[in-house]
Amino acid sequence: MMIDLRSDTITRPTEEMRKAMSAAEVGDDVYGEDPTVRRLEELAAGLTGHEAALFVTSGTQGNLVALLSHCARGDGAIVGKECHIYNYEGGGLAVLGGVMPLVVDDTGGLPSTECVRALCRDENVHFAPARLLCLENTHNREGGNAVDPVAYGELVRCAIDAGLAVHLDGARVFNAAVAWKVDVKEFTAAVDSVQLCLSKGLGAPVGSVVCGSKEFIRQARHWRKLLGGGLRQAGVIASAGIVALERMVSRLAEDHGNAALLATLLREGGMDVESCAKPTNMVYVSLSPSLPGAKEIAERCGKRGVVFNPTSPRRFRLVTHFDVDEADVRKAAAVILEEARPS
Ligand code: TLP
Repeated sequence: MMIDLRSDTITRPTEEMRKAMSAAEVGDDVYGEDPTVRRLEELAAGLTGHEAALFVTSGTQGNLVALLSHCARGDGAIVGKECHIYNYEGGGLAVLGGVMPLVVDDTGGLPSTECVRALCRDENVHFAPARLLCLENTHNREGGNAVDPVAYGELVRCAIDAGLAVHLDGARVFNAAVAWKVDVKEFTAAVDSVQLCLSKGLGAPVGSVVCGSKEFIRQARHWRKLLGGGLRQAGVIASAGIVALERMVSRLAEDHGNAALLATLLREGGMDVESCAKPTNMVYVSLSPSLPGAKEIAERCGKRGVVFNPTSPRRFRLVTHFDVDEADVRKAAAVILEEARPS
């Protein structure tokens, strides 16, 4: 059996999800008539501390409808240089929104309050005015770090005081809440909008939810339709999302435990595992010049049934999820250590 550490997106729906999907009550959601979609949206709004929510097809679509709802053409959105919105979403904010990314250093997972304040400049004909701050938690490219709730809360308050709206890319915000042992509202309630993924560690086959005020969701619904995301009998997939939110959150701790074990085994074997303040389900490995490149190591391991993604020529990422258990992690570590020897 292949051990797939490419991403937690590869998880397949559980038996319970498949049963819920086949039994789901459905209607046409573009008319607002799908009872299962409504139930998922109410559940997500309640969990995150918001008035309303919208089921969307993916994390990328959720972030994009949020950006389009918060910003008009010519506005600026403050984004971290390592964040997913800036690196991996095809530049949708610029392409479809005419929104200017105002890029800040988010090393460690959070930009500093100083650099966010510095971008909230007085009106000036030269500037794209900053309207929105985008945050990410857990922060994917920063090691899957679960951002510290205190520093996060301070930054959100500072941004709101400076007149910005705040959007959280919470693709893995439940991983962050589980890692810090806090209610997810700690990260979601104070922001203007949050996007959370059902299809990553929570195991649903498709979908994300965007949460915010009723007025924000009214606008987001318009943008979702414009983007082709108005689905019809979407309760078939939303039902799996309900199971994801009700049943799959607490078990994320197992994924974190497996990632910690993987990191320890690789470190003990002499590999340079990147350190992370509050690790979750990701392990990033840096490769010194004496070792083969990330692509070569990934290819060699792949031939032995252990697959993962290089993220740059000398860095690769390993992600744990519910299709990977402790025995898999031990086997994966052994294969990687054997294949990552100097050639
Ligand atoms: N991340 C994927 C890849 O796109 C890199 C992964 O395998 O980790 N925000 C964050 C923080 C994400 O990590 C991702 C997906 C998204 C948004 C987008 O979600 P989808 O793939 O549903 O559009």
